[in-house]
Amino acid sequence: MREIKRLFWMKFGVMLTTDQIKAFQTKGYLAVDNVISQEELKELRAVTEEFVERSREIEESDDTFDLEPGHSSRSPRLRRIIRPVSKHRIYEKYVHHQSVLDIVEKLIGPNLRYHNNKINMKNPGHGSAVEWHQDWAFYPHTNDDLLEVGIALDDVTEGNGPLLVIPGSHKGEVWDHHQDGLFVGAVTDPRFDPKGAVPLTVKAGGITLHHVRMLHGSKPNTSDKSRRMFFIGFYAVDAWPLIPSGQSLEEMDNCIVRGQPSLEPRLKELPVRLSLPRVEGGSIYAQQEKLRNSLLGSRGQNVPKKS
Ligand SMILES: O=C(O)CCC(=O)C(=O)O
Repeated sequence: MREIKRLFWMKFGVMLTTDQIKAFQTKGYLAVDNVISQEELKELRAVTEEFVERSREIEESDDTFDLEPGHSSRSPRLRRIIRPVSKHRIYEKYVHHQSVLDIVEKLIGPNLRYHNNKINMKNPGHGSAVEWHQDWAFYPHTNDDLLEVGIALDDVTEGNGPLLVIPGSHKGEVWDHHQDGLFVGAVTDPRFDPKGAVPLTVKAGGITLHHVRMLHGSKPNTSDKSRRMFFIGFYAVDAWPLIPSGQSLEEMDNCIVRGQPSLEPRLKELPVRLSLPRVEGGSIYAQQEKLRNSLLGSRGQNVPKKS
């Protein structure tokens, strides 16, 4: 039955059911199996392995490679490929992937732009943690029809550092991500309690989706299986950034992957807290290293294997 379903999806594309759409609206996240084909998966894995090979040549993180502590040419520890869409045509294909866009359209509407994108790799036995945060705390917009798609290059299980999400938290407050007056990219509010967190698991070739206001994070990968995910942020075209993204209008319009451009921001009354002032440079991992109160293990402390 599973195989028949998979072949059907491959031929006709993936349609979300009304229950899935409702689940996303209520809980703020979703996992969908069999979105990309086995051939596509093979191609994505191969190009990602090429980048890992290339990372052997560098000793410090740059604007393509974010390296984990302990990285060396003999034993590469690449934790992130930064903005892969503009670095390789194979990655670029996925911002136009029809099945992915069909799913996203059902959740945030027909006019879509992509922006943030990255491959986050949790290598077996280490694989950096990402502390609890809301993407909305980094880049608030005029409305919250924004979500992040995660294409799974590996099976994402409870054991290999899945995304942890708190169901329904996308309807709550925007939590403070500041410490000593600086934005540190993780929740710092002492009232925060990740009670009710669940792992967002999915099979390789499937995708996860989480709403921009969803509280999420992940532990280090203490298993012997890798967990690589290709994250792409898709936004409604009429959601305009409240903190300038540094893109020109032409660059923003070039990121429209479905529907029409718009010069009319749609405004929604929402909790907003600006991610300013920021520490200059550095990825989310580097920002979060400054955090005094790490809950998920970004500072290398022992964390339980199970969520
Ligand atoms: O890779 C992960 O587990 C966390 C992804 C994430 O939330 C991020 O990179 O902002």
